[in-house]
Amino acid sequence: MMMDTAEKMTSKQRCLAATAAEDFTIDQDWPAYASDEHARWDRLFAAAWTTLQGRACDAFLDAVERLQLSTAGIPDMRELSDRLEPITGWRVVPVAGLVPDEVFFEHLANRRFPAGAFIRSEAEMDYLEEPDIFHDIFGHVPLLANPEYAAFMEAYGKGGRRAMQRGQLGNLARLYWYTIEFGLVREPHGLRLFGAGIMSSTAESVFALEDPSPNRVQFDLTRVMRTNYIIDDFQQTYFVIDSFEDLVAACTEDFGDVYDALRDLSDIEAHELRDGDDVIHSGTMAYFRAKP
Ligand code: HBI
Ligand code: FE
Repeated sequence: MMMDTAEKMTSKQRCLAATAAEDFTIDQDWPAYASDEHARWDRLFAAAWTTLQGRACDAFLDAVERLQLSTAGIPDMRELSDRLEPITGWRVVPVAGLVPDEVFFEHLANRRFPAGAFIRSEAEMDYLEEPDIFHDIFGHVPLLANPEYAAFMEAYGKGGRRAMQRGQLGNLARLYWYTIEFGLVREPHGLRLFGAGIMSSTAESVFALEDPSPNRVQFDLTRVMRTNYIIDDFQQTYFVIDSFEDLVAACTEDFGDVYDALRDLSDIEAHELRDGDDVIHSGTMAYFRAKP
């Protein structure tokens, strides 16, 4: 009786019912994923993998293979961590969903990436509000095998505490948004994707690189920290870094001075271009204008 009920629960329901530790981690309970949930991962992976050839940055594509992410079902986070840890010291830990900011930062500062353990439902294949295991593992984890990216994520966790103390978490969250989630990087053959929010959406993978609608602007720390973003649609502006060393440089800069300066600077709207921007593509905004 009990077993029957347990077997019929979705991974989302199991996450919600799980008892979390003090650091909000739960048991991934890998054997409990249903076969249709593994099949859903496989479909998401296959579609993304095809779309990302020639679009994702080389470091991402290489790391997917090195970490053995594939269409062999939902990964076991412990096994994945055992492959990742020897490379950069990072591990992936299961959580039920979004965790409080300070908990999130504490994990990152210690090279642990908290990943949602549930997989999206069929109704949410193209868009979901909370990060699921496909977004968190496929989108975020491969680049944690890159030493510069790995260092940036740790620094972001450490910087998070300081930003909270200063009441400027909003500024730091924009840096995360426009790099870790929606960043582009310049490679010898053209612009490529590295943001996890883009990687886990096949539609945005094409839009971010090829659509004339959004702006594409060279990354600048202060500019990014001033810029609002939209959370429920494609981005209106994408920022482009030259390399992951750019990110490391951005986080070793004295954020204190940047934060002080930001207090006197107005916010920039998501679609806006400003004098001084190093504009790579001035967006037509056609996609956003056509919205009802
Ligand atoms: N929790 N699981 C999870 N994943 C996130 O990406 C996340 C979070 N909590 C807070 C958070 N992100 C952001 O609000 C901070 O980066 C600012
Ligand atoms: Fe994310």
